[in-house]
Amino acid sequence: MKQATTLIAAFAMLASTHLYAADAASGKGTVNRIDPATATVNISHEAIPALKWPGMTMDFKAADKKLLSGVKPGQPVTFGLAKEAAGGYVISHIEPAK
Ligand SMILES: [Cu+2]
Repeated sequence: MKQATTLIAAFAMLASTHLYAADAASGKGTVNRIDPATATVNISHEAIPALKWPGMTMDFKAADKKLLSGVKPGQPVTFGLAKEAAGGYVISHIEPAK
């Protein structure tokens, strides 16, 4: 049980930062559209230097559609991107920008 408690504490610490351990990059932008059926969110994002991406408007797939329930169109957000085995990037977390 001690091990489980330690693990939960470690996850709690990770969750308090915006860049999760498994994230390749984090970004900032504004949500344009959300499609829960396909777990897709369209975001106009600022440049993401870690990926050498300029600012642009694009669709992102979320790792889980539940991740998109906390944000809405028109909202400024911060998000994390995790690299998929196939080489693309998926939203690993997304939350309203503070
Ligand atoms: Cu982009």
